[in-house]
Amino acid sequence: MKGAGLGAVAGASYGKFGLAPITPAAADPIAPPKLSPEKWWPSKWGPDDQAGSSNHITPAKVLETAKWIKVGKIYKLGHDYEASMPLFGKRVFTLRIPGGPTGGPFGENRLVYHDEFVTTEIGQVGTQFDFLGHIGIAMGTPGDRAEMRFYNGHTVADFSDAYGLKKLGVEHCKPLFTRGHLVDMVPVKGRMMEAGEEISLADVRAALSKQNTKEEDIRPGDAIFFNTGWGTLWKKNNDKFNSGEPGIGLEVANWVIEKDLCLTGADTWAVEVVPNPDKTLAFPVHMTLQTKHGIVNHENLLFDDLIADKKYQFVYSFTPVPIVGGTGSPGVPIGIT
Ligand code: UVW
Repeated sequence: MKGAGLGAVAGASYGKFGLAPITPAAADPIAPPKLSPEKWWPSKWGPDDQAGSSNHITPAKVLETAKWIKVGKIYKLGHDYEASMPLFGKRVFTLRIPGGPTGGPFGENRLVYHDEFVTTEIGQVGTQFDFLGHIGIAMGTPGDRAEMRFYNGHTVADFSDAYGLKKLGVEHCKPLFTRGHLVDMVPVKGRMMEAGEEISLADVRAALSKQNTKEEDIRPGDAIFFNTGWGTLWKKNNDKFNSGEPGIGLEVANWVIEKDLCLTGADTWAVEVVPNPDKTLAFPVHMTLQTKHGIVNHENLLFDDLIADKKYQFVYSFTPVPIVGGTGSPGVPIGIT
């Protein structure tokens, strides 16, 4: 891509980091996309798979995970949903209660009721779970939908539909119940991390050692979470929260792949460092983990209560709302100790 086209385009701006879409004119139609010289499909879960890393959650994994519940305490790991939460780009969250009351009275007992009407990008606002129809890579000439490829090589031409994705919808995700490991970067840095600051593998190892977590305790199919302190900006300084973020880069993403983990998560809106230190790349961790390896991602999480109790290892449980053809899911995951 010529100059990678980041921020080189008229139209919507997606924050101070300038991640605007590249125009056909700004793209090099010959060069393959950076980081994607070779095809990444079929996936290790089979050519027809649509569940990605949620396939890790087998009966054996559930039984092994359940052994880690010792105290019986449940932690909410997500935020409330409301119009004042920070939103990426031009996403919206609007709730209305029509009527006042919406309906009734009914019957001689005169029952009345309220319903809510919500307009939002439901899988991509607030605490959000990214599934496999969310992120793809434009492999071909500009605008070629037959070469915009997602997990398992599925193409936009093949499964994108205005009324819901025909493949890779979030309804294909298996319920998640696995061991979670929290990497708290704040004590390591002695401060909140800043936008554009990458969590290195050495940082991860420093945090694990500070927390007395053994790296070999992190097993295939487990989930890994990163607390950067950036989440403290939530609803306090939404502009700064949205302007970029600290997070993992390709070094830690490759470690996640090597360790064969099920899920990444963080107190930030993308989990990965934005802007990437390589200014020619946009969300390379999303495309490496989700698109190429089918590893799912949980954003805008809240770890305060776990950290207050010094609980860095817990059971993570989440079942996405099975919105047929949806790209992701709202909902609050829980940690259990
Ligand atoms: C994008 O949708 C680009 O990012 P996220 O998954 O972080 O919302």
